[in-house]
Amino acid sequence: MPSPSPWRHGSRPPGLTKQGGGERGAFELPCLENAAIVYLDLGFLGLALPLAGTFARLTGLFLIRVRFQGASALGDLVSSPRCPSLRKLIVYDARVPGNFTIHSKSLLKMELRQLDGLQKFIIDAPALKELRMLDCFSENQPAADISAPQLVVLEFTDRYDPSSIKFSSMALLQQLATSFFLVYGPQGHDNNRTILELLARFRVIHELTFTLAIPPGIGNYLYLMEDITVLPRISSLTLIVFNSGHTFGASVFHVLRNCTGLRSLSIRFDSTFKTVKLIWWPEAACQLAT
Ligand SMILES: *[C@@H]1O[C@H](CO)[C@@H](O)[C@H](O)[C@H]1NC(C)=O
Ligand SMILES: CC(=O)N[C@H]1CO[C@H](CO)[C@@H](O)[C@@H]1O
Ligand SMILES: CC(=O)N[C@H]1CO[C@H](CO)[C@@H](O)[C@@H]1O
Repeated sequence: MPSPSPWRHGSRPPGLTKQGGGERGAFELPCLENAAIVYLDLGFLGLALPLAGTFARLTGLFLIRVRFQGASALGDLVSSPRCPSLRKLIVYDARVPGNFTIHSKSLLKMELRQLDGLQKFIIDAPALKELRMLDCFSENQPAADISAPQLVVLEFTDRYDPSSIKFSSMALLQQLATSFFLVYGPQGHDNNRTILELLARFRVIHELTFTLAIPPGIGNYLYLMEDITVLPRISSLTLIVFNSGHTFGASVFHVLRNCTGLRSLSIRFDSTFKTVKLIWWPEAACQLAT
């Protein structure tokens, strides 16, 4: 999808690319049989994973700014045979080329943000409660096969195409956050459609985080809000509005009119498009009201 450029600014310092720097070598992770938590921020250095051994007690694995040779080695490592106790897995800002396949009976929470090279994400996690996938398919068409029947929280900001993104039933889902909905856009831009298709999967959920983006130059763009005719039945809404000076009242009221039964509302305005990705980071997600 040709994304509107203001939304593709990353937070990576200039000069540091995930692809480059191969000559800088790799950090070799030893097999840590007794470690409970491993946190690695490698500044885009490579990470070589141990080929054998079990991380028997590992409950939390945090991998930030790392480069892997292939996603399959990471998938093998974090799956139940080698990480039988893993409950929380976080991978931010990493190069993970190929297909990332996880089979985990223990995982409860997983966050993937800003990955490069990922082709397909396949997860079979019967206990998973929380899944956040943000900008995980920067190079390839998003493809995923997600089986997580106990999922309660889903945040998904990549392009949702039901023919390539397969979710198992998520009957217990309570909280959903999607990518931004473009209030004004060029004819034929399908961003709004993919978001509406994701929302349409859910008839009733407790809490929705919905983002409206009003681009800086609306020129000949069409007003796209009319495409929203129905939202899931929700009791709590967090509405984030990215705007740089245009009127927004009609678009906000359009959303609110479609939320009958709201018990709690939180609205946040932001005029800085460059930080649009950062707002998803929990520490920055301050809310004005409830
Ligand atoms: C990933 O899986 C797809 C099929 O789902 C396959 O076409 C592709 O070759 C795989 N990529 C790798 C690197 O194994
Ligand atoms: C301008 C544009 O792309 N509009 C699309 C937004 O999504 C709706 C709902 O699927 C489509 O019907 C529109 O064509
Ligand atoms: C289900 C529902 O209330 N849909 C409404 C959403 O908002 C538009 C615009 O105000 C209405 O036309 C729909 O009826």
